[in-house]
Amino acid sequence: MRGRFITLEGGEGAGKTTAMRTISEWLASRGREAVITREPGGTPAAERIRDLLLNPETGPLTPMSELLLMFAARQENLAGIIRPALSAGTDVVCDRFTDASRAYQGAGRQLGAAAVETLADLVHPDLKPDLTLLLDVPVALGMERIRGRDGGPDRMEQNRPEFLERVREAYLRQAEREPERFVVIDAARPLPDVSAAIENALEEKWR
Ligand code: T5A
Repeated sequence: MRGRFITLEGGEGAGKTTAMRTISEWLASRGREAVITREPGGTPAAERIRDLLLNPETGPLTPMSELLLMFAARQENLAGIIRPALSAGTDVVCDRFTDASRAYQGAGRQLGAAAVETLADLVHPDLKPDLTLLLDVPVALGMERIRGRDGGPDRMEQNRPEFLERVREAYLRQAEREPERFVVIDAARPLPDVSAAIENALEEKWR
């Protein structure tokens, strides 16, 4: 039996750090072995692609290059971490996956759905998450939360609010299209409430 594939999504400042911990602890409390990974990133090569994508020194990239680099990193993460773990029956919790490309490059960068879906069909035609938790937070609140963080904004966080509004809308539309896979969590609430909602979603899925 393959492991469970859980992904976490959301805009900037949604609170994914605490959410990842909540998911890991929930799985551990049920005696499930889980591998934690992130996108872009995961393997050494994918982490180098991540640095290229997020380091402000990279400067502007064409939206198509950005999308291709996201999928190059994804292919490495799939081959090196995600697929081997799932095949061994180990659960995988991934901080962002292809829904982020749909939201950020497809909608945010306005590349459109077709380019993203073409690459998704090429890179993982056989695989999609069993559960996607979408931490939804108003753009202004998310930006407020990350303001003043050490090191300043990364290359993606430098995007304008209009971009982030398109990202948020695209995530919510994707969740509406796939209600059996997505659970939308109101991440504007205090952290303990967000954690409780995540635990509820996991209980509902695998009671
Ligand atoms: N990307 C990624 C694409 O464009 N396309 C793709 O295909 C993929 C895979 C990297 C970037 O790459 C883009 C999206 C991203 O821009 P990332 O590493 O996930 O992705 O980067 P971030 O979105 O910046 O994620 P973070 O790990 O920084 O997490 P969050 O969720 O932004 O922020 P977090 O958890 O650190 O919280 C921020 C602050 O808010 C507080 C926290 O304590 C923290 O101080 N906070 C709360 N405070 C009060 N109440 C709450 N409920 C709170 N939740 C959090």
